Amino acid sequence: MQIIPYPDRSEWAALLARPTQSMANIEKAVAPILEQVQKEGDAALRALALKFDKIDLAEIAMPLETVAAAETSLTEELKAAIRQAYANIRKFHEAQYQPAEKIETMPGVTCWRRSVGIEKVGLYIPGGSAPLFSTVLMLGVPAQLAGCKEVVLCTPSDHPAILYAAQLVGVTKIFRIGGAQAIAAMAYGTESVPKVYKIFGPGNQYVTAAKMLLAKEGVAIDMPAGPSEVAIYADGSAVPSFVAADLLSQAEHGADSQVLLVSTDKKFLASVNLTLATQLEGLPRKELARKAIENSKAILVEDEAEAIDLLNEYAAEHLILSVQNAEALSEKIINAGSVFLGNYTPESCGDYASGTNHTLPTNGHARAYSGVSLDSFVKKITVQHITPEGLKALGPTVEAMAEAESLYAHKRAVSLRLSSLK
Ligand code: HSO
Ligand code: ZN
Repeated sequence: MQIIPYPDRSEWAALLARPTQSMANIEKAVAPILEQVQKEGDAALRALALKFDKIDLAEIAMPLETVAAAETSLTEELKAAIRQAYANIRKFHEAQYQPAEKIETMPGVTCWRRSVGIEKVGLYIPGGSAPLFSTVLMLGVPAQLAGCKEVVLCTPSDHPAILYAAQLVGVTKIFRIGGAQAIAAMAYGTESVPKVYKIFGPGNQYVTAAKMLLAKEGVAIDMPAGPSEVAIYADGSAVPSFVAADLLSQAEHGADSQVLLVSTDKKFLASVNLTLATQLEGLPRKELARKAIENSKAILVEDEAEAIDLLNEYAAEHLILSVQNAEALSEKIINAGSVFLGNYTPESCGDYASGTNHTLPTNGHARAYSGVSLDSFVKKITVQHITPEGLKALGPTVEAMAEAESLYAHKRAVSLRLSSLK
C-alpha cells in the first residue's frame, strides 16, 4: 500500500474521495431492460436470460425439490455454522423490536406508534464467484422478525447454501433470475414474480442502476450501494498480520473495494505492508485483492485526535479500531456504518455471524444513513385517541393555530365538537 505521510488537512478531501463512476451509460443500458420487463413480464425474463446468461429459463421459480434437496449437499459443519450465524443475527435483531408505547401527551390525549412489517419485500442475491448466502441471513432474518408476509428472493445462483439459508429465514418464493431484469421483475411484478414494495440486496452496477431508477418511480430500496470499504486505525498494540488480513478480507471482495489504514506509527505501517505482500500471494482471489490494494492508502497522522477527524471525514462502511483504548475511542466516532473494537474483532465476524448486519452504507453515506436493521423492514404507523375531556383541553390550542394559518375548516372540526360538549 502506498504510504502517505502527514497529509495536510486541506488534502484530505482529495485523498479520501471515492472513485466516481458515471452511472449515465449504465442507466442508459438498464432503462430498456426495465421497460421490457414491465411490458412483457415472464416472456422478457426468459428472453433476457437467454440473451445475457445463455440459459433457457423454462421454469422461473426455483423448483421446490431443488430447495428441499439443498441441505443434503451441504456438510454438517457448514449447516451448523449457518444455524449459529442465524441464531446470533436473530438474537441481535430481535432486541431492536420496540413495542408500541402509549404516551399521554396531556390528560385524555393518547398517541402511540405501531411497527408494521412491510407486506411484500424482495431480496436480491447476486451470482458470481462468491455465493453470498450470508446476505440471505442478513436480509432474511429482519424480514422474518418484522413479519413481512411475502419475502421474495431472486438469485441467478443455485448454490445449496443460499437455498438452505433461504429456508431458515422463511423466504416465501425463490426465482432463478438475476441482473437488472430481476430487480425490475420484483418492482413491477410479472406472471410469476410478485410485485414487492421494497427491494434489498447487493449487486453489480447494473443491479444498482436498476434499483436507483426504480427508486425514482417510487419503489423503496434499502440504500444506495457502492463498493465495499474498510478503514482501520491501528496503534502499537495492533498486530500487523491481523491488520493485513483484515485489509485483505475487504480487498478480496472486488478490485473496486476501498481499504484505508491510519496510524501514528510509521514502522507499523511498513510492517503491515510486508506481511500484506506475503498474505496476498496465498489468496485464490489475489488478482482482485491486489488491484484493490493498489488503489488503497496507508495514512500517517500526527496523533489520535487527527486520526479521529480523518476517519469521521471518510465515514467508512466498516471501521476497525485496533487500538488499546478502542471502546472509549469509539465514542468519538460519529460517521461509520459498523465499528469493530480491539485486536480480536475482525470484520469477518460481523460479515458472517456475530449478530450485526453486514448491509451497510458505503461511499460516505454513513454520514446520514444507518445499515439495514429490523427498522428497514417495518414502517411505523402513528395512532391517537382523544377523549371528550382531552378535546376540551387541547381544542383551543388547535383552534388558535388553525385560525392563524387561515384554515377555517380545520378550526371548525374542533369547534363543532367543542360546542356539542357544552
Ligand atoms: N463485507 C461485505 C459482506 C460480506 N462479506 C459477505 C462476506 N460475505 C460487505 O459488507
Ligand atoms: Zn466481507
